[in-house]
Amino acid sequence: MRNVYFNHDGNVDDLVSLLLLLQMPDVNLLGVGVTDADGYVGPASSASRKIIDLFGHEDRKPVDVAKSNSRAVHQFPKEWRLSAFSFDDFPILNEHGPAKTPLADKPGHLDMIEKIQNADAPVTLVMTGPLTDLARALTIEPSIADKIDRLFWMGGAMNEQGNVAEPEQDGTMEWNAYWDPEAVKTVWDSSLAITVVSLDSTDQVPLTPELRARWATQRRYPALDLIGQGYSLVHSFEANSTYYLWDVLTTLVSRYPELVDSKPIKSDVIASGPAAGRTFITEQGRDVTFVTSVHADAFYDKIDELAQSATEK
Ligand code: AGV
Ligand code: CA
Repeated sequence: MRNVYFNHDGNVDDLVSLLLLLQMPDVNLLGVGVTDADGYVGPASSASRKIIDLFGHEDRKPVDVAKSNSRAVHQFPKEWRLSAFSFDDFPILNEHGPAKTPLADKPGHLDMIEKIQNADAPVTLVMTGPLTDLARALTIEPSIADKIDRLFWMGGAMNEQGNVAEPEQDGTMEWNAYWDPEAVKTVWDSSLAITVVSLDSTDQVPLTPELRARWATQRRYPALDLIGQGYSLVHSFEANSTYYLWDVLTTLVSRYPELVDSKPIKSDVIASGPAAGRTFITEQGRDVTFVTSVHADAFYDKIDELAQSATEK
C-alpha cells in the first residue's frame, strides 16, 4: 500500500478525482483537505464526505475530511465555485441521509501536518487546487518535507498560455497558481520532489461531447453515473473557458505515471505584479518533473476501469 494525502478545491474534476483515488487498489488514503477555492468549502467538504461514505472501502482505514481556513489572494469566480452546491445535492449522494465520514477537528494545513507526521511510511501528496495549505504546513513544520516522497500538483503553465481572464494580470498564469502565487514560490523553494501537471499537458484532455457520451452509455455503473452527472454541471459558454480533465489527469498520474510522458526541467514562479502566478522554465530554477504529453486513450480507459470497479456501499 502507498500512503496518499489529497488536498483539493471542490470543483467537479476535484470531486471526481477523489472518487477515483478511492478505487485505486493499493492506495492508503490518509486524509483529505478541502481548500475554499474553486468550490465553496462547505458543500465541497460535505460532498467529499458523502463520496467517501458511498464509494470508500470498508476494509481500509477510515478517512476524514479537513476544511481549510486558507484565504485567497485572488478568489475564483463565484459562478465556478457554485457547482459544489449542486454536486453536494445529487440524490445519489443523499439517499442514505447525512454524511457519516467525519470532519477532521483541525484546519486543512494542520491536518496535513498531523497525517504526514503520523504516517508509518513516506507520503505522496496529490494537490488539485492552490498550494496554500502545503506552503503553510511547510512554514510551520518544515520537517514534513522529509516524509513526503513526491508532490503531484495540478497547476501552472510553462508556456505563458494561462487560463486566467481577470483585470490587472497578463494572462500568462494558471488559476491554481494565481489564487496564491506566494504559496507556489514557498513550495518551489522547498526541497520537495515535484511533478507538475500544468496546462501544457491538461490542454490535451478537454471535456468533449464524446467523453460525456462515453460515460452516459455506462451509467449502469454508479460511479460513472455520478461522473456523468457531475460533469453535466460544467459547460464553457464564455470564451477561453473550456473545461478539461485537469485534476483527474493529475490524480491518475500520481499512481499511473505510464499514462503520460514527462521530462525534467528547471522552473521558477513569479510571485507578484501583473504576472503573479506565472511559472516558467529557466536554468536558474528548481528541478521539477514536467508532464509533456498524455496517452489519452489509455487515460480514458483507466478512468472507466477505476469507476467500473467502484461498488456502492
Ligand atoms: O486551472 C485549472 C483548475 C483545476 O484544478 N481549476 C479547475 C480544475 O479543478 C480552475 C479552472 C480553470 N478554468 C475553469 C476552472 C473553469 N472553466 N471552470 C471551473 N474551474
Ligand atoms: Ca481543482
